[in-house]
Amino acid sequence: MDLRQLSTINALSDAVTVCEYQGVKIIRIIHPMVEAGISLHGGHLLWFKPEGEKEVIWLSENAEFDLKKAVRGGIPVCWPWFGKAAAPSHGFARTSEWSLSQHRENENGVIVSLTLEDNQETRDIWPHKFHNQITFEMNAELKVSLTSTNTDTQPWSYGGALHTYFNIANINNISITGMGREYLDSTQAGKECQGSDVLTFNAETDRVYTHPQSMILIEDQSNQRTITVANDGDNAAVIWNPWQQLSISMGDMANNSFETMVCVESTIHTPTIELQPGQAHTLSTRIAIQH
Ligand code: TA6
Repeated sequence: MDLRQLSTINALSDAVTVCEYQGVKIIRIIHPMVEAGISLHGGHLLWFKPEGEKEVIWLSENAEFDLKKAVRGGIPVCWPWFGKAAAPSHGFARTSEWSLSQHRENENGVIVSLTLEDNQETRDIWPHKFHNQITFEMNAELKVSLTSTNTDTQPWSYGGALHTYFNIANINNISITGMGREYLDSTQAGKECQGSDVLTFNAETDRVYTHPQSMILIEDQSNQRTITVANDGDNAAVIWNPWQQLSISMGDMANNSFETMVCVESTIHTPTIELQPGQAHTLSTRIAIQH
């Protein structure tokens, strides 16, 4: 994505501007502590770069900005289900148009909130009333909180994920800890498996870790940094790298770009969360860098 191609629509404050890129509205944050971009299409964070750091979030160089699709990379919001539990895969929130509801800033950073409510299109797919608010707190760290409220008269259940793509120097030279040992292997039809405490990569990896610790660490030796991921409101951590063959089959990924990404996702898998009318639940992820 060439940021020079963003055209400015409206400056909302010193740090927050509404821009457009290939027909998609993007909230651009340029602040002394952090630069970031959030697409209203999907309520999707696209980039996040704290001052003095390399880009933390991976965005595909072949990402397509098509209002019918989810952008490849960033933090897609999978909701109200994870994966192929129903159609469309990973739910409709990542392809819906969200609204900017709030932005605040001070010398420490910027907070942006977006909302998505049910409409005819969402009720045709999933017949429930809801209010979703996603809040991005951006400074040296990034906290993303997705609060889902049942605004219907009947209970409903949901799952999903903050499907974060992390930017790493080389998949062959990272290790992940804190995800636990028990996982369902999506490359083997969800087979229950036991792994070890340290995860390294040498093939396609698509796992639902069912007992993650409160903090997952991505040690990126080549970048000489560790990315810490603290999830809350989740019941699983999905870890994904498509490796080469699958990358080649995806039109919105360059053939070798699997080398510089790994997904660590704050996930509601099974059981899903049931909300009574008026009840709310928050799924979050807090991302920080250690040297
Ligand atoms: O979170 C892992 C996963 O569910 C994988 O199975 C893989 O398909 C990936 O998400 C991406 O899904 P997408 O629908 O965005 O192509």
